[in-house]
Amino acid sequence: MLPGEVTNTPGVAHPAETMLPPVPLRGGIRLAKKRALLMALAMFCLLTRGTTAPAAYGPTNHRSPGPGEIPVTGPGACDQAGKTYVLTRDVSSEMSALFVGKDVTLDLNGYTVWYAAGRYEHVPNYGFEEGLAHWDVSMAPSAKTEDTDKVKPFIGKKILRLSKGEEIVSEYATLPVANRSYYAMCGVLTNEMKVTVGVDDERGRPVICDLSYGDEKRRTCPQTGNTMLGGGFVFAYLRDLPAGKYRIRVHADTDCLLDEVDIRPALDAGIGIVGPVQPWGSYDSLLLWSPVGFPDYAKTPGGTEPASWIPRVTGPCTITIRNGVIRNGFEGIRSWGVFSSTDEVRVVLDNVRVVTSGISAGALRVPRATIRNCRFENDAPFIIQRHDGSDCSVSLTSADGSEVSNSTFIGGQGNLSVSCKGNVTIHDNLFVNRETVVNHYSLGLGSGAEIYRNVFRPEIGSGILTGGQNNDIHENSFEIVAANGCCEYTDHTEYTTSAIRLTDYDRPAGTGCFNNRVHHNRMKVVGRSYPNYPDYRPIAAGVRVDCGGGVNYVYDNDITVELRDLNTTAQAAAFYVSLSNGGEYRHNRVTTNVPAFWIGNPYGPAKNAKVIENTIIRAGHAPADFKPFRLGWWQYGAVGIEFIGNRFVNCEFGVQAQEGVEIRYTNR
Ligand SMILES: [Ca+2]
Repeated sequence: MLPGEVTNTPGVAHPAETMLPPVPLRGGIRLAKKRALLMALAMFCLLTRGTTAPAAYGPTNHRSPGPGEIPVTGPGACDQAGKTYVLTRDVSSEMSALFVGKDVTLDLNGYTVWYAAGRYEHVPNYGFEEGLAHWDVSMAPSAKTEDTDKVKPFIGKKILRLSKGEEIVSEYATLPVANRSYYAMCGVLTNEMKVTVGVDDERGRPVICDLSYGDEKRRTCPQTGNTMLGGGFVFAYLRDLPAGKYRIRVHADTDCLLDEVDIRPALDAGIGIVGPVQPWGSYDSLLLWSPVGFPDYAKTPGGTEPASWIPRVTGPCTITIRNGVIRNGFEGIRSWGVFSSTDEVRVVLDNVRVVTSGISAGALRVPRATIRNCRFENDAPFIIQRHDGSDCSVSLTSADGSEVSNSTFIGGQGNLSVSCKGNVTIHDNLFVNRETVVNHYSLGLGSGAEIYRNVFRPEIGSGILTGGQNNDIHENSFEIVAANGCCEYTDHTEYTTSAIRLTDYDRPAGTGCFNNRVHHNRMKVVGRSYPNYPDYRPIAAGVRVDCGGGVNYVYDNDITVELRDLNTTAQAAAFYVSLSNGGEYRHNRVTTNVPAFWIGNPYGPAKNAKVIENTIIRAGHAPADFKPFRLGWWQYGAVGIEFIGNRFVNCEFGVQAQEGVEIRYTNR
């Protein structure tokens, strides 16, 4: 790969980018010409406002370091506070590559930082895509591979079924780097299934790893465990091993469906910002939500003090990274392009492309950031456990004061997670999520953010998810298509894909998701069926609301809904409202072939929603019995619903009301 080269991820179209005029804003352009180009770009953005986002990462020409700048020729520490470091060649490390000190500027200068770039190997046929080839199944007489599109999706086309008590053993793979973190990992498809993951050395002896964290000692290999709800990974944590050949064995403690059984380098970073070392890398620690960062770079094993050559960043500071590429050399597990273990840093990421792959691969995980003109390509086919919403491509974990703009996010699981209480802006970005893990929306959001002029065009999955308050979401564009079943929701169940979801899972009034404003957005919502899983019921929605007592305000949005497969288990709605008490839906314009509002639905009952002065336009291909509103489902009712002053085009007021549950509404 050439420095700064941009390639589209296979299978992902980037029409918003191809529509952009080529604007080489960097390198040798005279000011007037630059101004003209900026004017043209501004006009372009104005004309296409709400339909496309400028995505402005661009390659950088190499330059020579200037006076006072420090050249970087290899991996290591950029430790002089306040200095500017400039790469003069590509930098590569088989583990983490560069560690930056306080207030450092790191100019990648058009070069690439490679991390996890050792001569690592996969366990042969780790994903069972070649059936049982390369696996010793002599202790697993019932072992067989099954099809993900018929049984349960996970990774690829094949998964492995084992019966309780059976055990499989891989062929040997070489772990080329000694004394570092590896995870012997096993994908487990539901939380009811339990496995024991072990590793043998090249003489066939079991590897025993015990890790001491201060006074506490834990056995980390072998490791027995379940996943949490939704499936994920159980792993044995390997450290302090010599290089050599190792193999993985998995014992089924229950009947199991398994996939992606491998030994991988873990916990690397392309660019590290080190406060304390966080050594808690074991599976038990993950389930306890203990943080992990740079355990291979502690002064003493299991300690929290960094090695003496690592710059320790303390106190508030700003670290700037610009003009180049960061990418991993091998698909590992739980690794990041840029990672910080201190909460006090702000990262400025300017014109950087980050390319990452692997399980729980992340491009950026830092407390807060200013991100502009960046591009994130993340190939994470699954994550370790789906309840961690911050396990996604770009995660800002304490994000107040952050701004994310003019950047492109490709891949999953989830593009951007922003944990915030206020003072956050996210604008003019393109989000192309590939969500196969539940609730890993394109953008996961806390409170107090302004989100505008972004384009959400998921390849798979949903747009924005928030359980917070006081967000202002406006002038964004969404193109949403109902997703096929995921590992957690496959057979005999509903699963909803939505442009925006406001939810607090029915918490008491004033404690969850309320006072958000969703307005002047454009949404195109397509519902469709997927017949491959028995009675799977895909639902597509524009705005999905399942908040307890919180009142949110949804107004002046323009939504088109098309349910392509009428008379199947597929459903769609512009507004999909449940578990809520109140909420105001005003002055929206909906063109649809199915009821625009479904209030009280398979997710739960609803009450006291106000539906005011909306315009409902019956699409030409709507069925003859079309009604603009639908209330209730066979289990759940809808009461206190107020329809006020709504307008109807090609139809008239009408409610598709569920029989057998309480339905109460007024219309005036
Ligand atoms: Ca597979």
